[in-house]
Amino acid sequence: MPASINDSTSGHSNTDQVTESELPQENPGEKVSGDFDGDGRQEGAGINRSEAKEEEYVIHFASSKLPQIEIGCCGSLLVNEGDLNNDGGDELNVFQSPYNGCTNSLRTYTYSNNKWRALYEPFMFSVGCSTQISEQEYLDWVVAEKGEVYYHIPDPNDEDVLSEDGSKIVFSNLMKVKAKVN
Ligand SMILES: [Ca+2]
Ligand SMILES: [Ca+2]
Repeated sequence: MPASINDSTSGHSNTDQVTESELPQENPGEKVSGDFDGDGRQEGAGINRSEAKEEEYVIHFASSKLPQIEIGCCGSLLVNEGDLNNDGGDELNVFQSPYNGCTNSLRTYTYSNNKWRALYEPFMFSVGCSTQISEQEYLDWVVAEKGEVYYHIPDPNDEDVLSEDGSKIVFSNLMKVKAKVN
């Protein structure tokens, strides 16, 4: 089954925890693993319901060293991006579709000084409603090249961002933007 952020995460419960011994193999997915703190050991990451806020979600980590990340409302897809900024730890992308699956948001988290922060300003984009994005496209959405980080975003004036029937994106027609890394 192709990865999709339109898949609801409502099936998640607090019993669906990633554990120290479990290293999820999928990427992208609702559970991924990576060495997010750069200590040389992999941590599992998964999406759970928030205990503090109803109808909201958190990303929970198998390592108790890593604080959870509140991600708000809705269906999410996690991508281990590898080490984008060369600080030794993997970055974590969170794709969400907060408005009925018609708009997507992307946040890229990096872990440093014992906390999570956005690697660059999070942003939203729209590629239409229920448009299919493949696993490879999610993996390619953010890339590091020659010490710079780039992300992809649709040009709202480009009519060729979607396939003819509108069911898929044409990844090569997305704009590639250099991220202003913090
Ligand atoms: Ca680690
Ligand atoms: Ca990093």
